Amino acid sequence: MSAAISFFDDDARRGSRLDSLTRWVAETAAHTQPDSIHWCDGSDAEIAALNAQMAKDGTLLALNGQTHPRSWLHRSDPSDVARVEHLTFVCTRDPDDAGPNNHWMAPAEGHARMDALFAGCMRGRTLYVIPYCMGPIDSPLSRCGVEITDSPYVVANMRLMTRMGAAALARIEREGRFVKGLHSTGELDPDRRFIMHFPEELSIKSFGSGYGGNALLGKKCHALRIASWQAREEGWLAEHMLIVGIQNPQGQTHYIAAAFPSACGKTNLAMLIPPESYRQAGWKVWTVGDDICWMRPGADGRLYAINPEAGFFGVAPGTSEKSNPNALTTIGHDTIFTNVAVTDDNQPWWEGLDKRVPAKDWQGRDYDPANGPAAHPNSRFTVSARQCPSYSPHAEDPQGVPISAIVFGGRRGSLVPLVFEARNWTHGVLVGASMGSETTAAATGAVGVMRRDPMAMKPFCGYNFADYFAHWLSFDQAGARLPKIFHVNWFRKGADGQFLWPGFGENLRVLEWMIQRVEGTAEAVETPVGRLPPPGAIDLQSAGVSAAAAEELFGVDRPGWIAEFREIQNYLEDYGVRMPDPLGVEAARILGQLMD
Ligand code: OXD
Ligand code: MN
Repeated sequence: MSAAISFFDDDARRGSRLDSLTRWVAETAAHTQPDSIHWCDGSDAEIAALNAQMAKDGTLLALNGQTHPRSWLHRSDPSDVARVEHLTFVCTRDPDDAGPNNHWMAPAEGHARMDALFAGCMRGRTLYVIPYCMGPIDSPLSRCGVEITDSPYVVANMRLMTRMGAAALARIEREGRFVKGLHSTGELDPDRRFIMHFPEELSIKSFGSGYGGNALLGKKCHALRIASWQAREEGWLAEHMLIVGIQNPQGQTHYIAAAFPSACGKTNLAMLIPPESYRQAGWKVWTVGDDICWMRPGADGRLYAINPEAGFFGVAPGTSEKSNPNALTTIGHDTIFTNVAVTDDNQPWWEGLDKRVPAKDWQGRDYDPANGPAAHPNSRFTVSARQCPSYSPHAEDPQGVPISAIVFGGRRGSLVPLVFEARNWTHGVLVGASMGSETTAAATGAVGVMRRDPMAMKPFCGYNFADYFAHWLSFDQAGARLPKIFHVNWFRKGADGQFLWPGFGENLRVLEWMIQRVEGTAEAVETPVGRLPPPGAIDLQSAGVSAAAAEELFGVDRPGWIAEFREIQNYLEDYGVRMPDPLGVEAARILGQLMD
C-alpha cells in the first residue's frame, strides 16, 4: 500500500493553497528519511490494506470475529501506556504565556531537541500524511490539521477519532490554514520521549510514544492544547468536556457540557441510561461527545457547542452492562482495543466487565493475579461515535448544540457536596478554576493524589491558566445568555470508605434538578459555597441513599471549607499579577461568609 509520492508530482497541486503542506511534507521526509510516503484518503480500501499489514506484523491481533466482528487488540510497549505530563511542553516565546501550569521550553530549544530526535527516524518506515478535520466537516466551528506519523496504528485510530482523508484535505485546500503535527514512535524509549507544542506556530512535535493521548495528535495536542490558544485568539472555548443532551418527557432537550478529569466517568455520563422510572416517564439521553467540547457564542447570545471528535477513546476497565450498556453496544464491532486482556476464546476482557476469568493479560502473559490487573487500568477502546446507540441526531449539526448548563466535577472523597450551583458566571468560573481531583491512571505517576485541576484542563491548557480564567470571565458581556454553572462530586465517600452516591444512571436525578434550575422551576438553598438543592428536591430514597448518607452528601462543613478556600487563595496567588482580580475578590467574599 505504501509508495505513491504522486501527490508531489501532481502539477495541479503546485501553486494551490496546499503548497505549504506539500513543502512541509517534503521537508519532513528529507529530515526523517522514510522509505515511502503515503497520503491518507480515509477510504475503506486504505484501512483494509493497513489492517492487513498490521495483522501480518503483529501490531494488531484479530479478536473473536463471532463476538467482536472486525475488531482488533493492540498491545503497546509496557512503558508506553498513558499520557506523560512531565514530558509534555508548551513552547512560547515568553515563558509567562505558557504559565506555571505548563512545562516550558524556548521554541528554538524545543525545535532543536525534537529535530535531533526526528533526524533519520523514519528509515525503513512509511511516512503517513493524515489530513483531518476536528468537528463536522461543514461546521464553521471546526478546525483542520495534518498529522505526519510513522505509525499505522495511529492512522487507524485517527480514522476513527477524526474526519480524516480526502474531505479534510479539500477543506484545508479551501482554508489554507491547518495545525501541523509531526509524530514518530521513535524507539519507544522513555528517555527519548517528548510531546512539544508550539502554539504561536500552530504546530506540535511528538516523539517516542505510540499512546493515544501522546500520539493521536488531533485529540489532546490539537483539540485542547493548541485549540485552547486558538480559541482565546478567536473568542471561543476549547474544553475537556463531554456534551450530553437530556430530553424531558415534554420532548425538550437541554444540552449539558461537563468537565471531569481523565478517567472520572465522562464517557459513562455522556451515555447515561436513565433509571427505570425515568425511562417509563419518557426521559431520553443523547450523546454528543465524551471528552472534548468546543463552544462559541451564537447570534442569540447562547453558547453553541460541537464535539470536535468523531469517535471515542474510552477507558475500558469498569465498563459493563451495568455501568455503561451503551458503550458495550458501541464497542461490539469495528473497534480497536488497546492493552485489554483476552478470554480463552479471544474476546476482549477487563476488570469490571463480568465474572469470567481472562486467559491472557494485557502484556500477553498467561493471566496470573499475582502480576496485577489483567487489563491495564488505562486500557482503552477506540471506536466511531456513530456506533453509539444514544448518538445524538444533532451531534453533527454544523452550528452545534445550545448549552444550558456547564458542570464541573472532581473526584473528591470528602468535603465537596454531591451538587451545588454557582451564584453567577464569575462564581462559576471560580468554581471551575479551583476544582480539585484525585489523580487517575490516565497519566503516568501516582494515583489518588489530590491536586488542583482547574476545569479538568491542568494537563491540557495550552497557555497560562491566569489568562485562561480571564478569557472565561470575558464571556460575561451585555447580550450574553450564558449557561448556569454547577459543580458535582459523584465520588464522595463515607467513614467506611464506601461511595455515598450510587452514580451512573442515578446521576440523572441530579441533572434533572439542574435542568429545573435552568428552567426556573426548582428551589435552591443559599450557602456560602453555592446553592444546594433543598431536602426533597432530589429523590434520594429511590436512588437507595440513606438519610444519614444524604446528610453527608449535602452538608457544608465550614471548618473544612475555610481550609479549602485558604488553599484556593494560595493557589490563585501563585499565578501572580496575571490572575484576574474578580476571582480573588470572589474567593475572599466566600471565605468572609464562611467565617461569619
Ligand atoms: C483521555 C484523557 O484520553 O483525558 O481522554 O487522558
Ligand atoms: Mn480526556
